[in-house]
Amino acid sequence: MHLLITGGAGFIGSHVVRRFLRAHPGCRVTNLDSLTYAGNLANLRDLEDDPRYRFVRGDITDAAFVGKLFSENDFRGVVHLAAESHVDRSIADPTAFVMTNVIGTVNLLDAARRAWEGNMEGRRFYHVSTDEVYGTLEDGGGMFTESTPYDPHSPYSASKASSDHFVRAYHDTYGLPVVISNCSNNYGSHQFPEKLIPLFINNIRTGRELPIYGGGENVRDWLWVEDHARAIDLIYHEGKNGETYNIGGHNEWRNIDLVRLLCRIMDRKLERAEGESETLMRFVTDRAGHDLRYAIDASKLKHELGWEPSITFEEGLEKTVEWYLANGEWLEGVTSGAYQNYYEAHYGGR
Ligand code: NAD
Ligand code: TDX
Repeated sequence: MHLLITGGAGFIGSHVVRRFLRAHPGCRVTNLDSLTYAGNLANLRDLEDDPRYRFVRGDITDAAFVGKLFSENDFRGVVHLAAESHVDRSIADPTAFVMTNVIGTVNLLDAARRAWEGNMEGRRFYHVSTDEVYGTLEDGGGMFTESTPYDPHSPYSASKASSDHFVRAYHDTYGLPVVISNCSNNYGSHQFPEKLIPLFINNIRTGRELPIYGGGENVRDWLWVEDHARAIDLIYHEGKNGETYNIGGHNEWRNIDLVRLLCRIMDRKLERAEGESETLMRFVTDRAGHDLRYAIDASKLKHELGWEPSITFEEGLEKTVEWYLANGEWLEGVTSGAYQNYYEAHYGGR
């Protein structure tokens, strides 16, 4: 089974590449990634010598390049994660999100359609999406199901919603065998320190302020990234074509409560006085269009495919903190920009 995984040098993608190679000895993976600021080949250092793994640097917005890659390889399936993924960046520069998330996705869909035309049996195009396409929920009111109408608010979620619609359109129009999953907020190792949890771990570690948007009342539903990768593997193999699956941990936290828990764990791990890290908390201007609450109803995935999260948030957050503290070199490489030399140093001339 030769799979194309896009965005494999990113946070979730690196866990997905590792999951497929470890869980399926007969699987080969081509990881296609353009290595934006969010792509870091050091995330996959442990797989570099695996003959079943290959890295290709390329941009999914380049239709000719994507078409050529499909004509040169007989991919059984695609797991598509490459995206611009940070909401704050989408507010600053929406166009980059349209280019990668919408145009890039359509380029991949079209290349798969052309390559697989007349021979769709056993193929699958898996699109990895987000709960943010459903919009926002009232405090304490309801959860997102697979039939919740789309209502995106940020340029990021609007671009992901658009890409989801194109994936369904390729299924309905051309019979492309597609599957989509919409997942809640992920946390874990190898996440770029612009997202809440790794940013705050790094800031506490280095004694910098913790900027909490608005009053910290916003609620997110957190899932450990390795549970997400396991769900993607399961849905890739056992999900039904044309279907959508919500993935989430039934694990809602107000930002302010999460930050306080994180501060307590960090104080303990760094052997600081209890309450020391909380003194770094600062309430700052709210994010524009900040969605109040996300909560995923993942009962379809549980009842149809038997998936459930494997660890509690307290356990997962503790493991996550331990990973970042044990991998200060990774954090320093990312924050200094040194990680961007990794490609030349390891792949230059190959
Ligand atoms: P990330 O930003 O860490 O990684 C994205 C990867 O895509 C990077 O390696 C980057 O180099 C690559 N990439 C970006 N533009 C590209 C292009 N034009 N061509 C080729 N490669 C490109 O993102 P992530 O947090 O790992 O998210 C992965 C996917 O999961 C995204 O589609 C995102 O929407 C979705 N998702 C993320 C979360 C979350 O909490 N992080 C939750 C649900 C869904
Ligand atoms: O400095 C911060 N201060 C703060 O209060 C940051 C970076 C975030 N926040 C808040 C905003 C959100 O309410 O914390 C919450 C989480 O923020 P992010 O980590 O930026 O995640 P979010 O905006 O919820 O989106 C994430 O989950 C869904 C991912 O970035 C998306 O890729 C995914 O689709």
